[in-house]
Amino acid sequence: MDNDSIDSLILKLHDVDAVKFGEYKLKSGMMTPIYIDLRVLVSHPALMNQVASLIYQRVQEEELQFDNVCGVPYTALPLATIICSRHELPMLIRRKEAKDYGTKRLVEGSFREGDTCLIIEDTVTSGSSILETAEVLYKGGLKVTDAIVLMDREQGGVEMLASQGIKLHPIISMFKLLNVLMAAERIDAQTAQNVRKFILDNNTFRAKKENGNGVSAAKKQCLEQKELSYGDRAKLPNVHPLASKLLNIMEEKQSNLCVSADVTSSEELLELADSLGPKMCMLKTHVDILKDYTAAFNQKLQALSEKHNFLIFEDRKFADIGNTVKHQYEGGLYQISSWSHIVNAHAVPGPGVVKGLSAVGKPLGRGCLLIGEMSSQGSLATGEYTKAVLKMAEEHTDFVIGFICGSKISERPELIHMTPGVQIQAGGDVLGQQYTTPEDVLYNKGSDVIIVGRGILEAPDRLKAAESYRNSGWEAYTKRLSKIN
Ligand code: 5BU
Repeated sequence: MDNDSIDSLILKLHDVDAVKFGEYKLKSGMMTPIYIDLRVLVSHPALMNQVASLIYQRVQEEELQFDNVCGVPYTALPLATIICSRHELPMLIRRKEAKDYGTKRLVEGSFREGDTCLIIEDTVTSGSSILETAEVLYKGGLKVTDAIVLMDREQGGVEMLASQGIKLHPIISMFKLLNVLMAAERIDAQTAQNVRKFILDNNTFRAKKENGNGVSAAKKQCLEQKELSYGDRAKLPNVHPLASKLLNIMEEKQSNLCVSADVTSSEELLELADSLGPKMCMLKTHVDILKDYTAAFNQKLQALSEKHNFLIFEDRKFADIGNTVKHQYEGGLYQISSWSHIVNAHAVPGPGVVKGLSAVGKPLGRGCLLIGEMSSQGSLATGEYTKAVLKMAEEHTDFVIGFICGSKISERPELIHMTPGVQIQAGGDVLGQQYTTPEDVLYNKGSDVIIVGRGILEAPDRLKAAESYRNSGWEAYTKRLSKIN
């Protein structure tokens, strides 16, 4: 599904007041800073057709198999009608109440026992309306495996329905909607931030799971507007498993230090990984600067990453079209995807670069960092470019786990910020590298990980230097937590 058509749809929905910002009361009585009301769609036939086309396009992309289609009454009913009429698909209507005369059927239309019915819905918060409709269909002897929703408020509906065996396919997600409206200057950053916070704090599925167990530390801190620790972030419902793993390592080893192992001999690199392993959460490589790379080397490196519990990050900076980066990531001499947990990419080529890398890395459980800013003097990755990178990352959180940046650029706690250009003494080198201190990066700039190369490699005692970076990094982070909390 192409991004432009989704973006234009979001703007049109905003034009017709189907998306409103302010203070609104939900069915549950809860106050919300954003209200989605797709009932107005029926007054805008062109928009209605566009929505119906996008829903059907999604059905095809997902290659969904079904015998009947049912729209959740009432808003999704006309949408289902358009789709079924246009594509000659058999439709079913779910009655809200059984008639007290005649057939007493709750599902109108003809079907056979065991038929699969696809559900179409306009908006999902908790997923309960879809489940209610599915239950009526089950009673009629139908199966429900998939549902398509135009707008997912990202408050736990996907997870709740998954727990009931229904896969929900959202077309527009809340975070995407906010990004598009912000980029088009329809809302300001503060409004977007308030809504994001509301959504993260009000996850209906998480709340339900926590019922009876008390409120989790993560939820409690969210509600109290406190900054989350690495360990709490690792438990967030939307966190990528690899990001969760890294955050747990950081918490366990009390280290936000990534050592940049910029050496040219495999033996020296392995020696570094073994000796500094206990001090770091991650080891960063530039595998193409090794003069003696072999496949055996990366097997040894992987063994050390397991021995000392750190992740491997190949700083490859992919920057080509999707099809090329796919080959560069998977194949060639280095077969990076087979050993590196994390890679990074420039956003310059557009989302295709993420899609290409994701095609290889996602099935392997790998993750990617997008380069939002660079530490070098005169870098062009600033301002609007950085904002566009942020947007691209937030739209691909199934593979993108964070950023390379100078300071915190995303408010989403499940994304990790990593900063290179770090030394105990601020300054620079003759080729434009600019250094700032661990304290500045972690305490003032709000980043999560310090990436240190020559600060450690050129020290007379590398182990002592690594320990000193680990200490100052951890101190700055704990100071930040106590400042905010
Ligand atoms: P240094 O020795 O700490 O300056 O090494 C920094 C490392 O981080 C080095 O491997 C760079 O390639 C890498 N780096 C960087 O310095 N700045 C950036 O913006 C990015 C990567 Br992206």
